[in-house]
Amino acid sequence: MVIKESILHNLDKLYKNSPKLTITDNDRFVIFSDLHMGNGGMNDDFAKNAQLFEFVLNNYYLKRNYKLILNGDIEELYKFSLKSVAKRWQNIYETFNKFHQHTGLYKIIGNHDYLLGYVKELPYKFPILDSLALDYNGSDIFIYHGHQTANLLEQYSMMVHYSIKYLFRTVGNNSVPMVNQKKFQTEKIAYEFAKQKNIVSILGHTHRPLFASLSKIESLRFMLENLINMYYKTTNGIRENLEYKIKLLKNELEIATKVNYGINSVGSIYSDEVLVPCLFNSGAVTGKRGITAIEIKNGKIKLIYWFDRNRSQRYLEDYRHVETRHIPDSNYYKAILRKSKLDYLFTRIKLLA
Ligand SMILES: [Mn+2]
Repeated sequence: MVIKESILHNLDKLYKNSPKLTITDNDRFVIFSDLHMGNGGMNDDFAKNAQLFEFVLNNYYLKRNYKLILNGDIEELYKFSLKSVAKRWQNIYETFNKFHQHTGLYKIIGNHDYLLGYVKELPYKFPILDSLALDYNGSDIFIYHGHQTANLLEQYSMMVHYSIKYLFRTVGNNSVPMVNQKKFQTEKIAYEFAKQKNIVSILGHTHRPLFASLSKIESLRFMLENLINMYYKTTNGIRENLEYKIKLLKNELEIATKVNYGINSVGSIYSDEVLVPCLFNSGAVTGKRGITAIEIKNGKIKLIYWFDRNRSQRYLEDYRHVETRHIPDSNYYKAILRKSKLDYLFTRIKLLA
């Protein structure tokens, strides 16, 4: 309990010291986290999505005047030197620079790039932030990586543990996934903090996307219940259409449950009866099949999935109920996994918390 109080206290300090931007419906933001950029070799988790990532930044977000928020673990400095990362991914840094010069770039620190705070000369001009707050009509969106949900001793041992593993080459091609219990801990404390403060928090760190405090499986269950409820209440021709949607959703839920069996067995992070939709997570850029991100635009927040049709067909074949957009002259697609109005979210948070 004492530890929990001290973590909440540290989060409060982080929140209060956050640089704050006042945003309007005219502002556009995209949030990516957990790139884990390496030296381009076998152990570089960023490499497989690098092309997609660069394309999406230059041909989609920059063109549409989005500001870019990089929410931690951008460079993988447990495994690689900053010099080798900067050398291999010069094109990515050039892209970051374009956002810095033309729209806006906010680079936030994580645990895997924590060493940036100790580097005398960075290979780029933009500052490194501990966190960021966006003020939307008097309500705050607090953006931080998420490793601050562990106490300092844990954060330290996380680093040492990882370095030793790498030193002895016991780390495979993919970065060590956080064990489910740890993800769970992170989400739980971040949820509690956001709820206490009546704010929205956006994290990275766990590589598990969250929208309005719900994981994929939880969201699917929720949507399925709603559709069944709608089906029950209608009698006319819509029923057939609803039945089709229910079938697709049920199929998606079954697949997701199989894939995420581990984390599912941990249970829900919310001991509360009432779920407060205050916690979001952008997921990761290092996804096996694609990249997840969070967009804020026109007073709405969305969970996005970017993918290459040559590597991932799911959203084109099985999950046709999900809205997808093809990006012209490319093999790339954007799927909108979840969306909500910010005003509606804050109303729910204030009423429920
Ligand atoms: Mn992290």
